[in-house]
Amino acid sequence: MIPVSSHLRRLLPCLLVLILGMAWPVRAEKAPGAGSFLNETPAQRDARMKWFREARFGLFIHWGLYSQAAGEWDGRQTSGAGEWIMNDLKIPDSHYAKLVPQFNPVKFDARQWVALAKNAGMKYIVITSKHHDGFGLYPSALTDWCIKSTPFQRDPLKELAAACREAGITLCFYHSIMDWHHPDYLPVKSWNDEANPNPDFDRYVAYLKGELKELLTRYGPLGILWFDGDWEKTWTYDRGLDLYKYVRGLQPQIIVNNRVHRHVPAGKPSLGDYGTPEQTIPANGYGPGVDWETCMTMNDTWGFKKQDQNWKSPEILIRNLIDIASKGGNYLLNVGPTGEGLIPEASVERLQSMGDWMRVNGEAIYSTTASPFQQQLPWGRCTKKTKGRATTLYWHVFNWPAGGELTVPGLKTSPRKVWLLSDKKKHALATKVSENGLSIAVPNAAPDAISSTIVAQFNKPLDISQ
Ligand code: JFZ
Repeated sequence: MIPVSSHLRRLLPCLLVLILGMAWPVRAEKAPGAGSFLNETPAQRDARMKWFREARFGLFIHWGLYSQAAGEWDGRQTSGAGEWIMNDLKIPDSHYAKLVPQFNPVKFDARQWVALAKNAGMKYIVITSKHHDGFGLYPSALTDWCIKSTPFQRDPLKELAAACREAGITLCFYHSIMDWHHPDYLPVKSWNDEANPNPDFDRYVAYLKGELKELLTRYGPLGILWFDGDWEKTWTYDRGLDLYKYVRGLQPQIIVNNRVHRHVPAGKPSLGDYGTPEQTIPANGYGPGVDWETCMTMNDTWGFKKQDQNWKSPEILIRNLIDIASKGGNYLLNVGPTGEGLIPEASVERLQSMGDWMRVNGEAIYSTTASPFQQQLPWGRCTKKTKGRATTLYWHVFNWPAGGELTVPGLKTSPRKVWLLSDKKKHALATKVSENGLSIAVPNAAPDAISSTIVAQFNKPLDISQ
């Protein structure tokens, strides 16, 4: 062998590493989210996001001192959300503290809450470890402003972690960056009569990180850190970036929502792993490769509010879940347990209805991706699964046709087989491709008054002209 080629042979691996080293970070930067900050490849990101994309449905729980207030203070009703009562009624910290000896949720049963979520078809739970009032729902070593100062000498997060592990549900924490109570938090709140005369925001951030370290090291591996309260001017992009890295550093596989910092300066990559539209479903989702989750209340409050009885119907909630899945997102649906530790009966009933529907139709929700149709179908929605060359479409029919025929506009591909998901025997439904699309012969009566699912299997690529 001549010396030059042996030189080349030794150089080649170095060259490869150099080229890859240049190419990988660039490709990773293009992936949505902040994965690239930890030199994550798109494949690694996909692996980390896998459970979230398959789950599609989770339970949000807003629970804290405000639940005990139940939307009322000294005979006054709050007009806003229950968990904002301290801000909205300008309750001084020293007064709000009277809730501490009252908070004794002896009826709390972690197994029951987790079973309720599981039977609804939910795959994860996000609970408030701390909301904006700064009060910790777990015994922290860093402050007395937490559950250890209440008569309730238990750790609900620990009990939930155990119940979730048993049931195979992924536990996640909502943790507020904004903290109305901490003496070093800035800007100081007008009602905080316990603020430090010389507040030091860095000291607050060190405390926040300390809390997160407790949460990330005590309660087993978590699914998501769901940040919130990132909108105040003290919470800069660099602080958000630093916090994102800190959390991923403690649990590399954890998913972090975009509320770790949303006001991204021009030219900087966005932070967090997924988008969090609140109380709304984006008209067309966010396109392929962008993960998101709509969080929503069942009435008009997150934290328990006795007066709020404005409940959404099971029909709306089930169709929301389908609508969201058809656009490639997750549904994080909220309950606000009482100060006694009970989930309101109206919420329980709705979750049970959703569970009834999911037991029949869950296959058409879990692990699906967005609809391949450009335009929304006139009678409902579509979700999709692909496996090699095979595609399965699930048509969610909200408005069942009269006259025994359903038309899928624009679809020119003949399916291998079509059947009703509720039909255990999978009797084939007759189909015909025509000018207008694919027509399917269906029974006269809708299998489900809220949404019936038709399954269609294809063994060739889809031709859709709409
Ligand atoms: C926040 C909280 O303030 C609220 O109490 C609740 O926890 C909710 C889930 O999140 O509220 C927000 C957050 C973001 C927006 C609006 C309300 N937003 O982006 O429009």
